[in-house]
Amino acid sequence: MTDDLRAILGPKGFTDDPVDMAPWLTDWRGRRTGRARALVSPASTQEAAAVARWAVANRVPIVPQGGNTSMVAGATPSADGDALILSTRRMARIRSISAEDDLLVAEAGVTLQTVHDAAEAAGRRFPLSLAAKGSATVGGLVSTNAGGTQVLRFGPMRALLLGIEAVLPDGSLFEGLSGLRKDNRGYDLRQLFAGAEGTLGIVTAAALRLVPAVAQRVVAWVGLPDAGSALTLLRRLEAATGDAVESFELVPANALALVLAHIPGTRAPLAGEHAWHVLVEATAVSAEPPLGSRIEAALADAAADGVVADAIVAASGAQADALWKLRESISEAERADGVAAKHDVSVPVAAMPGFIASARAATEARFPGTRVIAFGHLGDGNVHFNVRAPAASDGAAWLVGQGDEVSAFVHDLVGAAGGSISAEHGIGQLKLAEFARTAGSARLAAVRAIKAALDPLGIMNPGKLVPPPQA
Ligand code: FAD
Ligand code: 2HG
Ligand code: ZN
Repeated sequence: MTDDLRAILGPKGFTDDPVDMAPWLTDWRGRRTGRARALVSPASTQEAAAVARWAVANRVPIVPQGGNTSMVAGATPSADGDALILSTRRMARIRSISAEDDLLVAEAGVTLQTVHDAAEAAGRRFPLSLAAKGSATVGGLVSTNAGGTQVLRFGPMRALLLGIEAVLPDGSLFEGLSGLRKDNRGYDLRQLFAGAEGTLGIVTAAALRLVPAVAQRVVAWVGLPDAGSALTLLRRLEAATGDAVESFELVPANALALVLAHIPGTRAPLAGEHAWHVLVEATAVSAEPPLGSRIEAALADAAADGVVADAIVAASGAQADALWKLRESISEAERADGVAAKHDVSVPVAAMPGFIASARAATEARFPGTRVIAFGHLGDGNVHFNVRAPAASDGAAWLVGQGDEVSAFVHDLVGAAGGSISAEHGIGQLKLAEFARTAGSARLAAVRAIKAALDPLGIMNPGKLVPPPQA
């Protein structure tokens, strides 16, 4: 049955060889492995649309896949082997870039690192960043409404998305790449696709907003007595620098220890031990007035008041990069160390330090032997509240046996704090049951209605994001 597809896509665009497909059947965290009928890699929007039309005609599901860095197994097919994986790797062209319009149009398979490099070469900047930038693609970033480390100042992917081109589930093409700053023609399909996780169609290209290049960049690593002091420091730094602070990343001592233990070439940034750390980045687009001296003065004042225990300000680009490496290696170090029940939660920003303390104490008391590692985007009220398996346990067995109970416990605490069980990673497969349990009937009904309206045959990424109707 797939012979027609092979003919449409040619040998570079089609494989059903199990060896070729194997790397793309398991998610980054190793939590789910599926099977697929074939792996298709269209080289153009027209080929992607042809695949969609074939899928509709043959009632075959499509699982879009970019860099396969999803934290929620969103790009991994189910075990029934029915679906096609549609990889965007061959749609990797930057179609246009305009410094005057502050606009970059990229195909879905372009990596975030390539977008950064292209924007920089044009004297501009694309300000969204995350540790998986070498692999994560434009299509994946749009489809997860990715966050990352610069949301504090620039917002998530949604805020930087000026348009999309997408193949809808019936194979028709939505062309919305004009990059208009204002367009009020009713429902905003661009924003509907942001965070749709491949359930409403295939994003084939996106128009992205660029911002001015940076003239000054200050990176500091700060040791703190507690997470509450971190928030105090953030507000002081903002007061001292206007809106220059763009990253404010919380790192607990246990996360730093994992990085130092597992990531070659890393070393402790400060001499002493501190319960909490933050990585701060502030930037300015003009060379004057100097930013470094204002940050240093604010840090010195905070130290005099006991808010800050110790701090260093990077003296070179290489030192700044080394500090960022400590922060960006946490997921990899955690993965190397063993298994965790991961939670990507948000609560109101001011409530986060209290939430971390009380939720950690409650979780570790309720599940003896576990250790909570809570790190991430404190300035956005979002931390990754990861609960590590007890050291004495078989981690994988613990996760299978207890993981769901741990997650329900943590998510109930989040709900009680008025928060979200998915701040930036989406729902995918791994959060589907918890989304269905916690979302509330109005939200679920709306999600199901949108899905049914655009994809009545259920072709696009089944088993992700949209909870099945209750039996
Ligand atoms: P994939 O993993 O391939 O797919 C993700 C979802 O998008 C799936 O549902 C897939 O079906 C869908 N999709 C992919 N391409 C398309 C397309 N063209 N059309 C329609 N649907 C599509 N995320 C954050 O938000 N913030 C972080 O700080 C962050 N840090 C990370 C650090 C590490 C080390 C890793 C491994 C992941 C991190 N992530 C983070 C998660 C991940 O990188 C993002 O979700 C990213 O946006 C996924 O991009 P991708 O190309 O790998 O998408
Ligand atoms: C990050 O902020 C990512 O580093 C990954 O969102 C979080 O691994 C995680 O739990
Ligand atoms: Zn994150």
